[in-house]
Amino acid sequence: MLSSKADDLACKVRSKDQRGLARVLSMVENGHPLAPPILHSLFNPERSSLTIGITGYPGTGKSTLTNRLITYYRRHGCKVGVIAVDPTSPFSGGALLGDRVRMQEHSTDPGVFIRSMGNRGHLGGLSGTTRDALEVFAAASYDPVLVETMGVGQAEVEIASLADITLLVLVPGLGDEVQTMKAGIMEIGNIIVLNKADRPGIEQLEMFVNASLDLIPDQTARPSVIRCSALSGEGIDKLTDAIVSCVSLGTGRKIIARRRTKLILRSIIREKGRELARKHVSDRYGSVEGAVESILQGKTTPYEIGELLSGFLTNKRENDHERNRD
Ligand SMILES: Nc1nc2c(ncn2[C@@H]2O[C@H](COP(=O)(O)OP(=O)(O)OP(=O)(O)O)[C@@H](O)[C@H]2O)c(=O)[nH]1
Ligand SMILES: [Mg+2]
Repeated sequence: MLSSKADDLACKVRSKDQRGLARVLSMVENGHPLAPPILHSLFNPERSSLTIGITGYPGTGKSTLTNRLITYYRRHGCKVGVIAVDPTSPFSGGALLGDRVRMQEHSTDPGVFIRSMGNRGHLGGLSGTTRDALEVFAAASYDPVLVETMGVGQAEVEIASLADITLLVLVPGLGDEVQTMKAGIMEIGNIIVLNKADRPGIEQLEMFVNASLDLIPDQTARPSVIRCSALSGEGIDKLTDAIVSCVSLGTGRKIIARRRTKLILRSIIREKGRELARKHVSDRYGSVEGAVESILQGKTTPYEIGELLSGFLTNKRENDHERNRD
């Protein structure tokens, strides 16, 4: 599967060449044809580097918090990768301006690699890109990788599901109901961070969050709630303790490696399945829209198209067998 160019780039990533790493990340992000063979070469089934997702509404202090976590992990001698995901931004490549300012103290540290992603442009979308970027970071020995996602929409939930541990960041004064009542939002986080604890309204927010968590049916999955101020640094030690115990409790390193492999395969099956099915429908009806027209004209139904797709996959399998026999 490997061309010499792909091999060369994979080697650069493995040998922690920062320019090579940046180049491969761009290729992954842009859906470059060499990206799959490079990822194939870099994939390590035993990889167990930690991914920490940091999600929450804009302005809740995610980057400031990320900055604190970078400092903590650097003090422990870890190389830290950071992916800042902004689904609303078409820009990618460097760090977002605000993040660059917030994480400035680390920007010249060779043990920290910060990367922004805002490109929805290719198949698999942002979560596919983030999934693959994480593999690249891991192959270059970054552990942990912190993934900051802005907002709490579908893209963020998907990206959060890539993380081994997710921090959901809430702040006082943003409207407690707005932040917590969105369906399923409380279940995203393994740890709920009540940031800006230096601000008024923090007690009220904590009471509200705890009351909402009381309603979760499975209390064994109840996330821990940590108050802190990313700005002053107060409570950050409690947060890092909670992260450490989260890893050792629920997600030992072996479990992480297995979970990661399963997650990647599942997401690739979904992505490729969708791609194949869409292509087949388009080949037959011109486009998915064309298929809708045919259905509306009474020529077919969605179920018949479903059967057609099953038939296509079965026939394809049989054809492949035939070909292998020849
Ligand atoms: N008072 C107070 N301000 C904070 C705290 N943490 C962050 N801030 C401030 O909140 C503002 C937003 O912080 P960011 O870290 O950029 O927040 P963010 O969630 O990354 O923002 P987006 O990436 O734009 O979604 C900045 O002005 C920070 O200085 C805190 O604990 N207390
Ligand atoms: Mg930010």
